[in-house]
Amino acid sequence: MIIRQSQDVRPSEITSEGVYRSRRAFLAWIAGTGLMAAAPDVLARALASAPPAPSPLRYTPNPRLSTTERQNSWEEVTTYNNFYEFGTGKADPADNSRGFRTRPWNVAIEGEAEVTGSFTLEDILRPHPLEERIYRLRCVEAWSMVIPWIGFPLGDLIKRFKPTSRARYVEFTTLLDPQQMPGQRYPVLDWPYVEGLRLDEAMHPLALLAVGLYGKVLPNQNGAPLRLVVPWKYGFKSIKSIVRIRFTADRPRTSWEKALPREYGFYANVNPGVDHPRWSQKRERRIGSGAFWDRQPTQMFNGYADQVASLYGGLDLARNF
Ligand SMILES: Nc1nc2c(c(=O)[nH]1)N[C@H]1C(S)=C(S)[C@@H](COP(=O)(O)O)O[C@H]1N2
Ligand SMILES: [Mo]
Repeated sequence: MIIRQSQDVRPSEITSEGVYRSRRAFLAWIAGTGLMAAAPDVLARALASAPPAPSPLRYTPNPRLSTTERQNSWEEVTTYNNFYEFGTGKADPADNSRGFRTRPWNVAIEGEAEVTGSFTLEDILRPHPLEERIYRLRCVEAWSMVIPWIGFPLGDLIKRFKPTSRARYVEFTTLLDPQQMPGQRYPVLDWPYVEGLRLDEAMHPLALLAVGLYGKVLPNQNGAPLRLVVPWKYGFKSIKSIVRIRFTADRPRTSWEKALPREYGFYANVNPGVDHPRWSQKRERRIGSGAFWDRQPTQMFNGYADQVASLYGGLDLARNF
């Protein structure tokens, strides 16, 4: 570690370039408003706590669909991530996604639907009131977190595009951009990342499209600007940074299924009774609580069995894992 005198350090090195520029824009705006004279101490406080605060969102809490378990901290939720496009280490996504551009952003709606085409993110989001849902997220790697997501039901979005009677599945695709996503320069997965749900799973009221967490716009490492959260399934189904939604008659081939079909099935329902071929799924580690070796029992469908078990009547979940 090199320690330098503070005068050697340019402001653009201390804060990130974007933050530096937005602070300058903020100062210019303040100068133009006359706020400076009006409320000097308010201004001083605003500047002291200046960015990198992400933008707050407007939303209503949904206690009915929220767990009351202790929430993971902002720090835990935003520094311990899986987002292989930005590296395979848990700290990589936070480190490598800082400059990721999420505007402008378009989402293509394709396939078996009456309404298809390319939509701006604003078009996608406009009709949907946001709500907060505190969900458990159970990673296939046997750890879990509790996260206050901000989003809206995936089913409400799907209805707008009127899937045809041939549509039985929905496929989701992440942005492909190796320039911005350094992980895509390595053949870890068959990029871009693809996930899918049966249409009835996608229409289930628990399936959420998230645009934020902890009341703020989604940090890049958590899948900005738009990601899926399917709380009864292993985390890898909750695809990040979505650019395409396609309605299909046939079951989509997902990235993880293509890579390791014996280990990661299409359904990926959280199931303590079906072990991963290389480790047990009976217990899980809640990130940030207790000692490293502390484990708690994993619940069937991640605790959402009452709501979702009926989707799988007659399906052998040991075979359809
Ligand atoms: N595009 C994309 N989406 C992804 C992943 C990924 O590597 N790429 N990782 C998945 C996995 S394995 C998990 S556990 C969750 C983690 O979400 P979080 O980092 O917001 O907690 O994102 C999922 N979505
Ligand atoms: Mo995961």
